[in-house]
Amino acid sequence: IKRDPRYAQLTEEHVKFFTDLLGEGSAVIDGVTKDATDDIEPFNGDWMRKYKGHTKLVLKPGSTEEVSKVLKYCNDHMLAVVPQGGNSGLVGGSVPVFDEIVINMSRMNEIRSFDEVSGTLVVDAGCILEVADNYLKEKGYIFPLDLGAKGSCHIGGNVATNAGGLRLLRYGSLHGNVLGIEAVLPDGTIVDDLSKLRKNNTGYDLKQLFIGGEGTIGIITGVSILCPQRSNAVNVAFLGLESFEKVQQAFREAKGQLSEILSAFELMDSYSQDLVHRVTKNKHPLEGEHPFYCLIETSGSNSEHDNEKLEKFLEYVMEKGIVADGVLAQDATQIKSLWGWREGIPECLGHWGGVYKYDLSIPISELYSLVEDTREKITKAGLIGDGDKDPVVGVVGYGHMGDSNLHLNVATRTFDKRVEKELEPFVYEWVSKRNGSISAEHGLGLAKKNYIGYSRSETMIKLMKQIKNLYDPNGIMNPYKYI
Ligand code: FAD
Ligand code: 2HG
Ligand code: ZN
Repeated sequence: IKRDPRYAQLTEEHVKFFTDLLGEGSAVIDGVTKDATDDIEPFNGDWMRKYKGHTKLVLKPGSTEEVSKVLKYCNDHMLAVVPQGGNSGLVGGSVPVFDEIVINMSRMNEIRSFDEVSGTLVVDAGCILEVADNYLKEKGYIFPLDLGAKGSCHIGGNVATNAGGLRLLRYGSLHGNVLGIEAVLPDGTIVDDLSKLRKNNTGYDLKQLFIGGEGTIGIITGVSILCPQRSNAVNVAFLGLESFEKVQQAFREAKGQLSEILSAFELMDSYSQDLVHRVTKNKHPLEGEHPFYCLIETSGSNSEHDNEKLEKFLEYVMEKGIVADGVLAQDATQIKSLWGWREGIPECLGHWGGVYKYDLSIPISELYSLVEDTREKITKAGLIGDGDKDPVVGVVGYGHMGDSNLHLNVATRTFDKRVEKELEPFVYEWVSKRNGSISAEHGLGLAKKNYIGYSRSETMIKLMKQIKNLYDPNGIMNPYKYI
């Protein structure tokens, strides 16, 4: 892709406007004026080290009004922008492609209010997920979303990507939990839809467009969200299984026997566990190797009762030969360490170099076949091995089994066009043939912009473009990405 000449080049005059408006410490400038400030590179690169932009200006507004003034100026002067939260996104959506101005939300990080009776939390978009969850913990509540990047991702970023995470199975998607949104449109209009109502059937639910909108129609500045009661009894079981058929049986049993206390059902294959082990050197919780592992979490109100249920479940599935081996966490430290074998996968896979990531919804019976087919394809192409010349270290599958969401990851020593050619469009075609989705939770961003047609019809893409044009007629919001 080429830089779109419709967008203006940044000048000293623009920079002066912004720094006068936002004040000291709220801009990172590089190469436009003489006074280059901090290191701008962290804002130009993504978490995977796969995408790299060339912004010369990062703005950190401190209020909704400031976001409004910044966007209005950008819109009037045809300056393209990229909204940026914790920059933990996995599809290249949060970094510029060329010289777009980064609008980083980290200074808007306050908790605005919390209602202890209803569980309604209102936060600034730049509030870090873990900070909000720790705050809620003290009140006996839990944030309805949890994911491995919780220490750095923003709630605004979570909403903008409609992140799914580890407990969607229990608490549902942000499309249901988010009660209200405050956002700024490119022309500076503040959309105050920060409702705290659970029910509100008065016309189109416009906030839904911002949820998963990936920063293409406006900037989210505030979020109101319904938080569930925190369960005081949390238990975790870690299972080893001999086939994907048995994983499915175990899932059915877990739903049946653990029903209302089931809060996560995660899948990991042996390849993913092997690579985690090679990085952490930690001792795996189960002896011997099993092709599949599952992590089951329960959250309920009665520790004894929940323990008994989980123990009975484990006894049953082992007796029936569904599960080959299993352990139950004995305390909070063990719970954390068992979760580490699942949550730690993305970080460990990055150890060798680049990872090709695919985040897919697939009908559950065929969920793992994609990993096998992909491994076979990469093997046939002679691209996998232990030698320095073999680009691929491993083809692994893991993910949110409870939501039919597979993460297919191909860990490489370095991003390599030969590997990419084997994977794309193969993976997308494979998924499309089975009426799956090419993005279950990470979004499209830059990574999948050319592939939206594998999951959406022409009619739907046309409607999306019309909405984009309505909200952002000048096209300044996160250009070159999926829309
Ligand atoms: P960023 O990465 O900064 O931005 C993501 C997108 O949102 C960009 O397009 C950006 O322009 C836009 N955006 C950000 N803030 C705003 C705003 N205020 N207004 C408008 N647009 C905005 N995702 C899952 O769904 N489930 C997981 O389990 C999961 N686990 C992860 C584990 C790890 C270790 C990592 C690194 C990532 C994981 N992710 C997961 C990816 C996930 O998308 C992000 O972690 C998170 O939701 C993005 O939040 P962020 O603040 O980092 O947003
Ligand atoms: C997870 O579930 C995240 O761990 C990241 O969604 C998945 O890195 C990935 O592909
Ligand atoms: Zn995930």
